[in-house]
Amino acid sequence: MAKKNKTIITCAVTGAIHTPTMSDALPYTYDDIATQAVAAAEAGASILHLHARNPKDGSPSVDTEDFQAFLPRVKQATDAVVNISTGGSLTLSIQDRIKPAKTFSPEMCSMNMGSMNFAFHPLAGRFKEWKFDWEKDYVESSEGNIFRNTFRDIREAAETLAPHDIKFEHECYDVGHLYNLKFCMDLGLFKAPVFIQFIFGILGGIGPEVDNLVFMKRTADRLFGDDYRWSVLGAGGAQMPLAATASQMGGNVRVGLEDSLFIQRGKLAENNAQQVAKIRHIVEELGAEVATPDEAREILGLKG
Ligand code: KMH
Ligand code: ZN
Repeated sequence: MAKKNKTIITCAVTGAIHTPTMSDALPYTYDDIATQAVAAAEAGASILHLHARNPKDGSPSVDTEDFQAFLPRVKQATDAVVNISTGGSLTLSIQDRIKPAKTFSPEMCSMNMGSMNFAFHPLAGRFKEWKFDWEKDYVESSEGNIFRNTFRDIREAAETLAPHDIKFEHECYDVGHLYNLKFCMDLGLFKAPVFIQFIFGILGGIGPEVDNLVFMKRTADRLFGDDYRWSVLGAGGAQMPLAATASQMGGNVRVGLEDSLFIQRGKLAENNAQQVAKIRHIVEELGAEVATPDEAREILGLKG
């Protein structure tokens, strides 16, 4: 029986927002995505949050062939839980975004809980020389601005995926998204216990301060009581500090090049596994234990 207080490490391997021009380490070919995902699992990630990319130029893809080209290798080489993104890219419809999860019926997939402006912070780290482009209303590091997840979109995703018994990673980028989730649960769209990813430091969402983490947690406690598990994702420079804090508060953690290209201030990560190894070391040094994939399955009640 897995101890409920073990820390689950999720690794978000490539995402859709960072571009290969930003870091040579960002995987976008089938081979690199598979290799880095497997190495991240070997380093201690029990959940792999996966997006696909066009292998020619690294642009985000929701084509099932692009997932099919690396998923079997990941599944064959690891027993990590596969979590497929339904975030896709900022410009795609919800119907397109949920197609990969519908096709592959993974143990987990993401579920974004509100509409928002969405960009990585232009003033952060080595990208601070980039300018916010008011004409195009987007930041150079992002491919669009509005990330659309209306209540109707959320209902469509929830209802389409319901027959697949997929556990959702509910992406909550601000406190209001917790209330959106509660509203959807009250409507019967999502069953308790839910797994919530508290997200900090996306420009358009809540900032990456510890006060905000405490506020999110306290709000979730009030709304969901014992009916939820939680994890923390800090974007950019907030990744490791917030993950360390979350694990000390009894939460789970998410790292990976989708969320930050760095391993420490001013230094790009060599790969995803390096970030996983770092947070694993921090978690263990601070006295917590890291969950295996099977323990993560038990803690989150996955279909297996
Ligand atoms: N890119 C992250 C901030 C998704 O894939 O559905 C949130 C995310 C969204 O992982
Ligand atoms: Zn994602």
